[in-house]
Amino acid sequence: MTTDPPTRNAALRAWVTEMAAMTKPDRIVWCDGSEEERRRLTEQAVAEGVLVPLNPERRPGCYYARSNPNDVARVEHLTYICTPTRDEAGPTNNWMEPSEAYAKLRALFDGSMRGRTMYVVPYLMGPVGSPMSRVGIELTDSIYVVLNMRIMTRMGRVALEVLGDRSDFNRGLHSMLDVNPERRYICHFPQDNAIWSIGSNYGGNVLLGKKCLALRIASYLGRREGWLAEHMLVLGVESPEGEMTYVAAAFPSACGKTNFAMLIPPKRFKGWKIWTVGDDIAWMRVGEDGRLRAINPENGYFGVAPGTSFQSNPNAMRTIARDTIFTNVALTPDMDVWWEGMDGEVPEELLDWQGRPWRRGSPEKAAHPNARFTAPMQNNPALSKFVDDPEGVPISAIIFGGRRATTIPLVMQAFHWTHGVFFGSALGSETTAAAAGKVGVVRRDPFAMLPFCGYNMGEYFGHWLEMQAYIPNPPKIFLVNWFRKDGRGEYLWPGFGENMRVLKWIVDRARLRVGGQETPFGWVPKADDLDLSGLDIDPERVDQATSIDLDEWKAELESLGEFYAQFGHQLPRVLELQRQMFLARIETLSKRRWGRRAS
Ligand code: GTP
Ligand code: SPV
Ligand code: MN
Repeated sequence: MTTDPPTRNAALRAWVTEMAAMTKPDRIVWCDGSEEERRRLTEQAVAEGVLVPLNPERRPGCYYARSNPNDVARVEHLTYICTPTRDEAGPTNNWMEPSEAYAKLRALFDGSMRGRTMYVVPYLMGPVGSPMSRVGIELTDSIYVVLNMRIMTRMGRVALEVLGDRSDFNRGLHSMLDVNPERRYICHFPQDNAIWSIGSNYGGNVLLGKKCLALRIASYLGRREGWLAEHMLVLGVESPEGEMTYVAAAFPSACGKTNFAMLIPPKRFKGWKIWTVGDDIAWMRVGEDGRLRAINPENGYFGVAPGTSFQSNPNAMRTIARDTIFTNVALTPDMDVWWEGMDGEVPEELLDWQGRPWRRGSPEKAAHPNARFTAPMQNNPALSKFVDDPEGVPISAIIFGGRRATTIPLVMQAFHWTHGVFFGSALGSETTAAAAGKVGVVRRDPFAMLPFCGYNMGEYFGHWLEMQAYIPNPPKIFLVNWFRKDGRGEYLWPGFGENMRVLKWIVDRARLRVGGQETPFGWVPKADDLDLSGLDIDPERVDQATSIDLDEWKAELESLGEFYAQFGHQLPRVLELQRQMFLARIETLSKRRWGRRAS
C-alpha cells in the first residue's frame, strides 16, 4: 500500500522516489498531521508494542516507550559533519568526506526498509508565516519518530503548504536498521542541506528537525546568511508593572534550560511572571528595529524527566499531565510514570526503564538518567503568547551557563560584546547523561554548541564577533553557574525558582538601572544588588557561590589556552588576546579574594 503524494512538488516527489528505490520499503505513507492520523498511528504503535498506553485517569492521552538499552542518548562519536574539506568541519567535529559518507551509508540504507513502512514526514521549524521558518522532510521507518515529530514540530499538511513548489527543503533520511551501535551513524551534509541517520531510535539522533536541522545545518546556514542558530532557551520576564524583557540562555545538555525557561518566581517576587518562548533552541536574526529577534523553531519539549517535580518545575509537571510520550522512565503498578527526584514517596515496586522488577532501596536507578518526555508546548501554562509571532521576540540579554563545581561565580556580566563572546567561547561544563560516555567530567563546551556546531567552531566564534556590527541595539551578555559546590559536594545555591533573584539582576543590568561591582573578569552584583530577602540560606554560602578565586581562574584560563590551540589560524585573535589579558590581570593582582560583597 502506498498513499498518494499530497503534493505536486516535483523535487520532493522525485527525492522520495529515489530514497525509496534505495531503502525499498513495502509501503510509503505520507503524513498529514491530522488528529485522525495521530489516532491511527498511535493504535498501530500500541499494536506493534512500540507504545504502551498509560493509565488514562492519571495520564490521559499519554504513552510509554522503552528504547533498546544500547540506544539511550546522543552519540557524539558517531555524529559526523560531511564537508568537502576537513577544515570546514573544524577540529571539534568528526569529519567524513561527503562522497565517502554517502557511499558508506548507501550500503547500509540499501534495502533497510524492506518489510517496513517508509513514513514521509513533512515538518515546519518555526511559526507559520515567519521569514525565519524552514521546511524539512524526514523519511523514516520508525513510527516512534513520526509520533514524536508530530509533537516536536509543526508537522504534516501545514509544512507542505509553506513549502509550495520550492526545492530548498531539508532532506532527512532515517532508518532504525537493527539499532546496533556498530551500524550507527548520524551524518550531516551542510552543502546539500541533507541529513542521513541510521541505526538509532533516540531523540537527538533521529528527530532530525531538532539537533540535526535546527542546530547543525541551521548554524551553517546562519553563518552563510547572517543569523544565529543556538542551543538556547528563550523566556520573557514580566514585571508587576507589565514590562516585558526577553532573555536567551545557552546551557549545555541537561544543565537546566527547560527548568529556567519554565521558572516560577519565589513568593518574594510577587507579581513577577516568566513566560516560556522556547526551552532548547533559538533562531535569532536582526529585526527591522535593530534588535536581535528570536524564534523558537520547535513545537514541543523533549525534556529530561529525572529531577522534574512539582517542587522543582511545576510548569513542566502540568505540561506532561496529558498527551505526552515518556521514554525510558519507570512504570508504577497502576500504569503511571515515575523517576528519581519525583515528588512524594518512592513507590515500593516499579518496573524499571528496562522492564525489570525494581524494589524501593535498590541501588540501581529505576529511570534512565536521560529518560525523556515529549510534550506539546501548548500544554505549558506559562507558554508565551508570542511563541507564534513571525518576527520573534526582542532579546535584551544573552546568558551562558554551565555545570561547574568550582571557579565560575553565580553571575557575572561581560564588559562588552567581544568579552561576552569570550565568555561563550570559554564555556565549560561537566558532561551529563544526555550524551553517551563518561558523566561528570569538565569539558569545554563553547556556547553549549560543542556537539551541535555544523562547521568550524573557530569560524563560528568569528561569526559571533561579526554579528556585533549588524545589531544596532545588542543584548547584554552574562555568565551564570547554578551548580557551584561546597567542600562537602553540596550545591551552594538553591537554584530552580530562586534563580529568579539572579535573573532580576540581569534584567535590571540589561535595562541599565542597577549597579554592579567591577572585578578583573566582569561585573558582579554589589552587596545589596542581589535581592536575597526571604531566602532561607546562610549568607556565607551566597558569598562562596559568588566569590572569585584568582588561582582557580588562572587554571581555567590556562586550560582554555589548550582548547583554543587546536583552532590554529581559525581562532579569532581577539579571543586569544582576551584570554591573555585576563591572565595578565591575575599576575598584576595580589592573591586577594574577589567577592560580590565588595562595596
Ligand atoms: P537538554 O534537554 O538536554 O538540552 O537539557 P536542559 O538544559 O533543558 O536541562 P533541564 O532543564 O532538563 O535540567 C537537567 C537537570 O538539571 C535536571 O535534573 C534538573 O533537575 C537539573 N537542574 C535544572 N536547574 C537546576 C538548578 O537551578 N539547580 C540545580 N541544582 N539543578 C538544576
Ligand atoms: C540535548 O541533548 O541537548 C537534548 C536532547 O536537548 S536531544 O534532543 O536528544 O539532543
Ligand atoms: Mn538540548
